Amino acid sequence: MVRNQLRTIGSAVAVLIAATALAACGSSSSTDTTASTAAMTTETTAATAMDDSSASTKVDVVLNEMNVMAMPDESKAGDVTFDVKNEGAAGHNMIVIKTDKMASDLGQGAQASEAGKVGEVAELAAGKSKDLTLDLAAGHYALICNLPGHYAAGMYQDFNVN
Ligand SMILES: [Cu+2]
Repeated sequence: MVRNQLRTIGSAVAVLIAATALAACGSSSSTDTTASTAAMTTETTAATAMDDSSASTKVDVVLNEMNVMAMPDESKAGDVTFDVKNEGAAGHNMIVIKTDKMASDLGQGAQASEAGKVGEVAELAAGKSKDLTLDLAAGHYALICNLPGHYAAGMYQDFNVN
């Protein structure tokens, strides 16, 4: 009698162990599914945010001797935030000009023409940075440093707004 009960208990334990192993497999694979679903949801949310035309587009602009480098060099129309950083050893500024001319074709002489200027970051000391947010219409723009001699030395960059 006691022996039969023990055998029954033994079988029940074996069934429990098997069931636990199955449950572990089941819960492990369902966790994976949940994680990948969450990752996909996050990506979808990010893509939706980028498509939101009211969101500001961020553009990194590096100034140095003697370059203006915008990354990326284009954006969608609307609010564009230029995160301008002077990585050079001298002071530099950044003038945003709406123009059909190429950035390299804004005039000779010590300084370029600023006709069509829509915004600027005043002279930044070496190592300093500043944000400039502008509501830009579609078109072609030039980003230049117009401190005397700097434009002629190559401090200009074409920028397109689509
Ligand atoms: Cu400069």
